[in-house]
Amino acid sequence: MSLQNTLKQNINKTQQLQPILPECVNLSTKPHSFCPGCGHPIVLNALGSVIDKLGIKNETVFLIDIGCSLLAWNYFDVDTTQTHHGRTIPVATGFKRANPNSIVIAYLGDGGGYAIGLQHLIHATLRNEAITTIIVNNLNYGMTGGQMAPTTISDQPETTTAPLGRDRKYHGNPINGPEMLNNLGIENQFIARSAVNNPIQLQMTIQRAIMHQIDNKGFSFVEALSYCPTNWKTNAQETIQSLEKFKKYYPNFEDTHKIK
Ligand SMILES: Cc1ncc(C[n+]2csc(CCOP(=O)(O)OP(=O)(O)O)c2C)c(N)n1
Ligand code: SF4
Repeated sequence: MSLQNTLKQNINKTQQLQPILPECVNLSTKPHSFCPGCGHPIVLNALGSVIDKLGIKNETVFLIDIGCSLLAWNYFDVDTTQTHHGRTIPVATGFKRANPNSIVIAYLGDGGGYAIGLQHLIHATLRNEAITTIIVNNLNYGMTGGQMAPTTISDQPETTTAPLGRDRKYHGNPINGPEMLNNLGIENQFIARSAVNNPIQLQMTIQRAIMHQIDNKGFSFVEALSYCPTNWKTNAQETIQSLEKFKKYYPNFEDTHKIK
């Protein structure tokens, strides 16, 4: 076979290997800028599939935080705004209140949602704001190099600010976000946790959360337990095994409060 034919064949094969991405994804900005093996693109593709399926691309407003979530600023071909660290939920709240017919999605890391922005998360839950919040829980501050986050657990490998891992005596206990919000007991909310190692289930969970908003039922929340091989310092196999281990601390969770 001539070299030209071999090249043609290889190009065809590469084209066949292109992942099938949701239609609302902005292909001109791909490949994306997340690290290889990162869980963010799995969450984003699950969200994109839901946007496609529900046909809400034109109504969707996507709000991203500081942290690795900001690498999603050009991921979709939907209206997107980037906010200060931890301030995505109040910006989303303001946008939804001013534009009640829009579908507003706040997308942030566990540092943004459970540390610097925790007050906003709790108060948005208490006020039952009709937005959907997705927190990507990778158990550390990803973008800044893997510092300890509120979600870092005791038998996790070292973080840069806690080289021996979380010592509960000094650092306190890790946070279980969905369980905590659920315990606030506010009526008519959708609160869930899913994980990137089950993308179909994650997609269905995100879909139920967004349907909750579309049906004007109030606050909806999904924590997506996610991979961060760069800061976990794990190879592909170890990354998958680590997430399985972390699921013991952060199990799948779903609850919908009924109208009382
Ligand atoms: C007010 C403020 N404080 C601190 C920072 C520095 N900073 C940038 S990203 C980041 C950590 C982000 O971690 P997380 O929210 O968990 O998101 P991830 O990168 O893991 O997705 C920090 C502390 C900042 N940009 N602004
Ligand atoms: S640092 Fe972690 S969360 Fe951030 S892009 Fe890399 S793998 Fe993903």
